Amino acid sequence: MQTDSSRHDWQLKEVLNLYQLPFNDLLFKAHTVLRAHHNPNKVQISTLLSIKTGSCSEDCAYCPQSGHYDTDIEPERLLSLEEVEQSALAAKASGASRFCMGAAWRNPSDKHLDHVVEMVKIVKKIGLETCVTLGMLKQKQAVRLKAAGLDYYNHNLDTSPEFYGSVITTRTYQDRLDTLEHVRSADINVCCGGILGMGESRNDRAGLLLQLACLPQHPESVPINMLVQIPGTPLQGVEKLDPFEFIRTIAIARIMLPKSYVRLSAGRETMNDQTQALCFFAGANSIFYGETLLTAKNPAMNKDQDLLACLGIEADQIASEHNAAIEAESANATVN
Ligand code: SAM
Ligand code: DTB
Ligand code: SF4
Repeated sequence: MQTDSSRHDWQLKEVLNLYQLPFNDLLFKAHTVLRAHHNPNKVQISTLLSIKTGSCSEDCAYCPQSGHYDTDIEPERLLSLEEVEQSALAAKASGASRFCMGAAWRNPSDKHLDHVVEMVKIVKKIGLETCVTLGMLKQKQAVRLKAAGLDYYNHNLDTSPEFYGSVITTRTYQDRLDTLEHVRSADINVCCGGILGMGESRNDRAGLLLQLACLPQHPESVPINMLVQIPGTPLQGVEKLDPFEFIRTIAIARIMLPKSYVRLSAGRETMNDQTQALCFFAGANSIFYGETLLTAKNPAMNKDQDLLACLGIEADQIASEHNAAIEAESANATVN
């Protein structure tokens, strides 16, 4: 089913051809697409909170929270509603428009979901957009989250189907596609992306983008993470990805997913300002803001403020506020 004018029929060869364009040609193309669909001087800002940390039963080879590896993470119980409320208020005060709560679960139990539903209601009441990432989700659970007011569900494909088996063995690619389908059919916005720098080939990076762009409806939000190498995980010490290859991948994501918000996600802490600026030029228009991601470091808030100010980039308004402002403007114009 094709629901908009964007393409959903990309071929691997076409994507590889984009990778082979001269860097300036690729960035020009991507930046033109960015300008056609988005304000190039605005970024959407999300803040993360880990609501349940560590001891996860899955074996994702990149993850500090997997119980399979000996990392420095101290497992924590599910946070209380009060703790979530305090963090969400702080995120709102710092200028975030979306609050994303992550849990180190293979999937939520229905009892856990009761608690998350209450968290979503609290965050919504504060006036933030809500996002959760809880692992695999059943259709009925997605419907419950939607009824609570959930705006986005994050569930990543992580990499190409071909490379996937060397990163995760405890759940399949199809399991992930099924969860995405449950989220979509509950009418929740989809946040889905992946990780670069795990030792995958260019074909795998292209393969991930191909999967995202060939979904029946493009994800509204596409987080592109650069692997944060965590001591104790199998991917610690893997060869680092060339920043130009990372920027190219952001540019190609922008071209293939023209209307989506492409988020420059984990890994910014070790990226220099110039690399991030090129990512914004190439089409990234969203970031995670706040000193920690779920457990790993993110740039200090004042450092991000300085970078955005230096580039003349502003925080985007919440979509609903943005629409209300446009309505108010047109009402004014009618009165005058
Ligand atoms: N447990 C849930 C799941 O995996 O679906 C939700 C939380 S999980 C931490 C969310 C995403 O964070 C993963 O799919 C992965 O893409 C990203 N992630 C985890 N560890 C990472 C790392 N070390 N570097 C970059 N991204 C990472
Ligand atoms: C996503 O794609 N990246 C975020 C969010 N979705 C949940 C998480 C990054 C996690 C990095 C490792 C950590 O902080 O534990
Ligand atoms: Fe668990 Fe999610 Fe980490 Fe995988 S990425 S080990 S499912 S917390």
